[in-house]
Amino acid sequence: MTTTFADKIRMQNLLFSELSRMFGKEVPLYDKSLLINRECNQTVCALLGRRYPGFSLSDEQLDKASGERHGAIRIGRRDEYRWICKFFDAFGMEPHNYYDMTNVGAKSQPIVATAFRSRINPEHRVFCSLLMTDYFDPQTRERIESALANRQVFSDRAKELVDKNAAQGGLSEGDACELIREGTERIFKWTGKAHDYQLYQDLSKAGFKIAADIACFDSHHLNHLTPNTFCMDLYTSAMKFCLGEIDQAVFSERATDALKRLAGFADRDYMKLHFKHLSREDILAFGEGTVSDSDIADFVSRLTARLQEPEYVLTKLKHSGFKDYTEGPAVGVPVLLRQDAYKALTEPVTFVETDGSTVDSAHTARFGEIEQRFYATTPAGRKLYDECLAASEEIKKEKPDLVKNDFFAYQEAYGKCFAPFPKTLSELLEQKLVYGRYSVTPEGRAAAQAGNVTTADLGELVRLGYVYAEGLRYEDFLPVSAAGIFASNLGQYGTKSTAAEKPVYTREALEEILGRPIVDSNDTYRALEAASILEVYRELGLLGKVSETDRAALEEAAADLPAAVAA
Ligand code: OOG
Ligand code: NI
Repeated sequence: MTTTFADKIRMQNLLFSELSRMFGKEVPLYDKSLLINRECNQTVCALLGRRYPGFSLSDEQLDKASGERHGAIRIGRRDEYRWICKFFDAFGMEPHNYYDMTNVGAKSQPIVATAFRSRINPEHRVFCSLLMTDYFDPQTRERIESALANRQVFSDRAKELVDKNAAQGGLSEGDACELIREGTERIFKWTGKAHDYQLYQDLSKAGFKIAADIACFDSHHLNHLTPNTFCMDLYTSAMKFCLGEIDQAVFSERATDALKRLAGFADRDYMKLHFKHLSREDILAFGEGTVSDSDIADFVSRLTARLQEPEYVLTKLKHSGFKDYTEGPAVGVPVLLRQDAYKALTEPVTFVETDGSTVDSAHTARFGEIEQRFYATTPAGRKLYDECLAASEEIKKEKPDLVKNDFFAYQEAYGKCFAPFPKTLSELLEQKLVYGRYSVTPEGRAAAQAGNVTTADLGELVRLGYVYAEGLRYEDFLPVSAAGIFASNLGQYGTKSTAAEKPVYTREALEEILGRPIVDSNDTYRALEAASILEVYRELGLLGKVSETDRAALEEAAADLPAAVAA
């Protein structure tokens, strides 16, 4: 039989563009934020075109580069959690990493989670929380479980399609499109309807708004869908300006600062990281230009004029303001993620009770995040990051108002906490703080043929121009950021278990619920790096020069990549 399965990655891209359309209809501010991000990204591209003559992005390329998303859903029942796992499998997305949010100190929440994404070159990811009902006292647990017992988030047809994918290993284009519609019209849709107002109020009052957000609704409504930006600080100042939180003079000052910094640190590695469609050859072919102060003034005034057009005046839309702090590393430290958000909106909800009576109320959970993705850290890089982050918590504690009173002073103080971090990809790789992917250059190939490659030292091979090093982009979540996001958007800092004894949650237990193992993304980053190094050695004829132990270690790391995905 010839298989006519639709390509899972193409269907995944379609799923996320349809989810984005759905979310835009549900939340007008989300759609506006996408347009503002587009304006900012166009400004960034104009600046980069000046810095690197020859670089430009067509509207089509800009839209493609702007299509990446991450989102989050919160789930109530174990069987629902397994259905979601099977749903994402139909789009080539596997569970990555285990997040025990019951165990993150003061910001703990009654959930454990994993995130679904493709293993290799992922564009989209979804953080999926599962409410742990045994975190609660028996009475509350019983009330939550019975509120959840009868809902049917997946229609029979959706279950049929998901089972078909599991049985066949894929879906036809028609089936996949139908499953996408099940997603946007039911599974992930916000309906504005809820049930059990008494339970909602009791859980909220007891500090368990997250449980209310899960138990009293009938779908796994997306609570945010986050696009990428090319320049976090430009976007956040643009949003604050459009929302009426800062005036034009302040916007102008911040946008100028953001673009000046960008012009400084946007080296050719930044270009590779942010514009995946560009090859090394494309990037090398760009000229070397300069961005003057008057260029920047010009970019800022043009952007300001655009943002003052009526469609970007957001002061009339109901909103709850923008977060004060950007999460993640300081500007110019290209590791992990930088994230920020407009705060969760207060939206009308109608509670429909079993006797048919209704209560009109409001719910605050859905927010508008933005992110910029940088390089994936090794365990050593992550440790250094955690240390820098801990130091930065101190300034927030000592001077909580600094960010509001003197943004630039705050930014400088925050930057100092991250001073130990190198700022360039070559230093980050050299110090083994981030993962890389290596490939032989035409010069390297020629040198190998001429018998001129004598060293197996990777750093040296890169310096000689024989090997090209690229940083691997971080494609996962950060528990500390996620905890901060829960805390800021649910309007409550954290929770404590009300069970007689707080249960212990394990990755194995979640794997059992999922019915499959959870991928450890560090294994994948490590494997991609190791496989690329082995290939470089092989191509340059250097395998004989590598010690037995080094080679065995590389082979062992590379083996974490299943053959099917390594190809
Ligand atoms: C989970 C939020 C986690 C992030 O970016 O860390 C997340 C949630 O709010 O349900 O999206
Ligand atoms: Ni998020």
